Amino acid sequence: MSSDLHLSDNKAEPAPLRVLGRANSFNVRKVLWACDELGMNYQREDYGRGFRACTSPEFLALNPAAQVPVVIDGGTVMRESNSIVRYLAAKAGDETLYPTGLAARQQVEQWMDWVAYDLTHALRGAFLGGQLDEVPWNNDWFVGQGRADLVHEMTLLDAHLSANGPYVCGSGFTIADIPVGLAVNRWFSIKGLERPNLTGLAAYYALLSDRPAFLRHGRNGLP
Ligand SMILES: N[C@@H](CCC(=O)N[C@@H](CS)C(=O)NCC(=O)O)C(=O)O
Repeated sequence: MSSDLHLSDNKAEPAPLRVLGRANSFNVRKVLWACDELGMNYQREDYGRGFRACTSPEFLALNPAAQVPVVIDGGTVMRESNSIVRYLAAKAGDETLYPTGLAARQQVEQWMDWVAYDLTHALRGAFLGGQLDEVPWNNDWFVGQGRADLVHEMTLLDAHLSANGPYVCGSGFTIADIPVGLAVNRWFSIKGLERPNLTGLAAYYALLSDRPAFLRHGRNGLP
């Protein structure tokens, strides 16, 4: 294993949080935004497309899925952005951002899961295929289906926010707003999509834009 990827073995002084991943990645941006909301110190290191490869043996030892982000907290190596965001909020003990009551916590997690599954599937066609022209997502059927699914899912979110907002889980910002906010930023940035006028989404986007961490990592000119 190369020296820059070794894990800390210093038990007296835990190593600072290390975030491995390029700052323009949707999933890395979730972690960076969460760290800033929680006031957590981190060092970011560039890995992923255009930077150090995720397919090196050293990186694969940290994440066999060959993806960013990877976060290292002392001797703990973590992958999966949503799960990392939950870990960070729990570690910070922030019960406003990540409630400990089971029912309230489930509401937060259901929206994070919705982004990770339903929205991500839609975005493969609508964004990776339709905008970035990436193989294998760039065939016409898949792009069309992704765009239709994206409009469907975002219409659902719009109705939810209009009825139950202003944040995804009601009156206060939670970590559910991190993946959802990034998806909404992408919705308003994506090209080639006929966007219906969803006023609940527009109000939510404006509300999130009051947050410096969102402007730094979400609404920062990247889709
Ligand atoms: N389910 C994973 C997905 C991670 C993922 O898709 N990462 C992308 C960037 S957003 C990646 O690593 N792409 C390859 C690369 O950058 O080399 C997560 O949420 O962390």
